[in-house]
Amino acid sequence: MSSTADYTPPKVWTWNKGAEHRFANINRPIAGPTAEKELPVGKHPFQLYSLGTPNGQKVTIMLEELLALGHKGAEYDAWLIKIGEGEQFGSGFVAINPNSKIPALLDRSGPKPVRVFESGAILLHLAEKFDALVPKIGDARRAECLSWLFWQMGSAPYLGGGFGHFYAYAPKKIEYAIDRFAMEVKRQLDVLDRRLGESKYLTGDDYTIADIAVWPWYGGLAKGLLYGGGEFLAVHEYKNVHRWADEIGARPAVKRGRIVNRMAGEPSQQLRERHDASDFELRTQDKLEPAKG
Ligand SMILES: N[C@@H](CCC(=O)N[C@@H](CS)C(=O)NCC(=O)O)C(=O)O
Repeated sequence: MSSTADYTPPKVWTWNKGAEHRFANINRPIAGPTAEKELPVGKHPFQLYSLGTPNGQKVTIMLEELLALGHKGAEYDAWLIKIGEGEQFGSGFVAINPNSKIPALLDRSGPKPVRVFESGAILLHLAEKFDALVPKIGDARRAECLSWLFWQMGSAPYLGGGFGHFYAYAPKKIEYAIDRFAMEVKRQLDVLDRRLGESKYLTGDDYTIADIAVWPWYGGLAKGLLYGGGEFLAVHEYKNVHRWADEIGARPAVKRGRIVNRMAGEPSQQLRERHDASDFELRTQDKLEPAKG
């Protein structure tokens, strides 16, 4: 095993503001806003402040699924929050999410705006509001659905903050960290593969918010789209996850939702802000900036 003995933790940790790594300019050990900054507000009942990462995609896929089901009340404005530039620390954003992370939702459909943060809470809020994509209270399938939803919320930090961080982003490759998180992520893929070997979707026969939460992370991972770690993790082994990932990826609402608030990839696959259904045709980055596209 390679040595990491070049670092001895001091008695008390201190913040190295001069650190030079990918997230050095945004990571900090304190909460709260750093600057006064109002958020824009559009005309629709739901105002989403987000970015097209896997956590952000969950919500835009959910909103597109609700619209596809005919819930016109699920119309939304999706505003871009550039986390690389620290926009999650603006006062307006922090007022909606005191945890300063995307996605954050303002539900303006009732008499008073309601803030919702944490992607799992947002999915459940929307599912309950429209009585869609979650089994009803009293239906035993609801417990299965919520179990997989909360499984995702608890598991993905091992994938993103653990494996992804140490495999792709850390300035040094630390064998202990990569080994620990690769082991856990492969175990998680096996958990999913076994479940999807016995049922079509995570909850059972029906597509639910559990699939919407898990797909952007583990579907993306299985298709080799996250952290360049597909070959390393031998993701081709998880055949049932592949079958499920392909099926969900082919849904029109998923194809739309996954490109909202995206700032990377093919220009035609980036709809940086979404304010109208026609934006998918008219306002993707290849249309807005054809010369650069
Ligand atoms: N548990 C949260 C995680 C959200 C999260 O980690 N968001 C990341 C982007 S994917 C973020 O905003 N990072 C900015 C930061 O850490 O400052 C959720 O599911 O909503």
